[in-house]
Order: sequence, then C-alpha cells, then structure tokens
Amino acid sequence: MTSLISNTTPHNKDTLYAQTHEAVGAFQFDESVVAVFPDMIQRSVPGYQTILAGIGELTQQHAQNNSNLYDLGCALGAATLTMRRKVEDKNCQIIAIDNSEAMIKRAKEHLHAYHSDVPVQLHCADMTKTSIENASVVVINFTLQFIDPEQREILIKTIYQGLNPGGILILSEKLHFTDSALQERIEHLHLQFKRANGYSELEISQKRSSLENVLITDTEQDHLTRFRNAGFQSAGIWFQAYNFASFLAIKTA
Ligand code: GEK
Repeated sequence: MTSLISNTTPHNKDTLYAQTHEAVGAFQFDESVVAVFPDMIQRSVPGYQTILAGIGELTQQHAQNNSNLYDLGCALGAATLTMRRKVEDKNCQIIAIDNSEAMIKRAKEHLHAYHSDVPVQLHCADMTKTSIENASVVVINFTLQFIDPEQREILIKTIYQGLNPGGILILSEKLHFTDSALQERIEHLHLQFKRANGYSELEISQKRSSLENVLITDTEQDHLTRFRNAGFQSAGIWFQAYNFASFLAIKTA
C-alpha cells in the first residue's frame, strides 16, 4: 500500500539518529522531525497504513450528518486526509489539532494539495485544552502516549462528553505488557521490524534514549479501564501489530 501522504511529500529518509550524538536530547516534534516524519512513522510503527485505512472505514460508518470529526495530534494530517475522503456528502467539518507549529505548517500544505469540499480547521493547540462538541468521530492516532499520564483520564472523559450518542473514539497507541516474558518477546518483534526497515543499532538505541520519559506507554487494561471510567459502553482493540494497537470505543446511542 502506498503512503497516504506520499504524493505531496518527497520521502526524506529518516537519518536523524544515524550519527553518534554526544548527548541525546529529549525527542521534540520540530522542523527536523517534520522533514522526515512520513518515513519515520512508516518505518517505526507496524500496521500504520492499515490503521489509517481502518480510520477511513470507521469514519465512513460512523460520521453523522452535520457533526464534527476530530483528529487530535494530527501531525502532518494523514488521518485527517483519510477521514476527509470518506465523508464527502455528510456536511461534516474536521477539526485537526497539533501543538507543534512545524507540524501544522506542513499539514496545511498537505491538505491544500488535494481538492475537497469538506472543511478542515487546523489549529496549533494543546489537545488537552481543546473543547470537543457535537462530535461523531474522534481520532487520536499515536498521540495520547505523549500526554502527561495524569491528564489522560480527563481528556478521555472530555471526549466522551463531547461525543454524540452513537459516536466513536479511535485511539491508537504503543502498548506495554505486564507479563515480562511477553513484553520481552513482543518488544523483540518490534526491534526486528525496525532492523528490517533499515534502522541501525545506533539509530535504534539513540531514538530509544530520546523517547525515554517522552513516550510513556500504558497497558491494554489501562486503556480499557480509562474508557470504562469515562462512560464508554463498548471498547476494545480492532487492530494490533506487535505492541502497537488501535482501540475502538463506542458511546452507544
Ligand atoms: C498520524 N496522528 O500520522 N497536543 C496536541 N498535539 C500533541 C500534543 C498535545 N498536547 N503532544 C504531542 N502532540 C498522526 C501521528 S505523532 C505520533 C501523531 C508519533 C503531537 C506531536 O506534535 C506530534 O505531531 C503528534 O502529537 C504525535 O496519524 O510521532 O509517534
């Protein structure tokens, strides 16, 4: 499958950690990351393209007429693009939010490169401070893991309250496992995935250091408990590749 944003982005190869860094700083979504982001996420997240395709399908099934669709932590707008293609005739608007100015600037270019009558509002803002209203579909694709763990429950509650009956939340995350043998084996599969995609041992270890205390994973159970506490009547994993999973949570009508 080709990348959903490959037509507008020359696929700059991610070599950010290819050279030895004296001190590896905390990972930031700045211009250097933006420049290589499609390649980076494609080579680091197993199942990324399948999840984007599923987001499109789920959006088509659940988008309600005259409602808002949200893409929280939109990065370059890959999920926004796939949602936009699937809701041509429903009078919906998409609200896409990211707190990195560099991401939002580049996302604007991607979105303008394709024609669509579906309006998209792109905001550079903190998703934990965004109000959610009249929503039928909310997507958080690999971003909750970057939010302060203490704020995650409040955010999921805010989303539940802003969803219309029948609305859905699609949440994709990297997971960890409480069973240490399982954790070790599945993490190894992910490592092999990165190696097979051309990342060297140096790149893998420097990237891991930079993400320490920045990307903080939960378990499947943490997510399910949070959905239930927020009020979601149904929730579960609809896609998983190794330690990367996407949940569907439904506010029943
Ligand atoms: C995709 N969803 O391609 N508020 C808003 N945005 C934030 C916040 C915050 N508090 N914290 C981090 N971000 C995309 C991929 S990337 C995933 C999402 C990854 C943003 C951050 O700037 C970055 O653009 C995004 O979350 C995470 O489907 O890099 O693994």
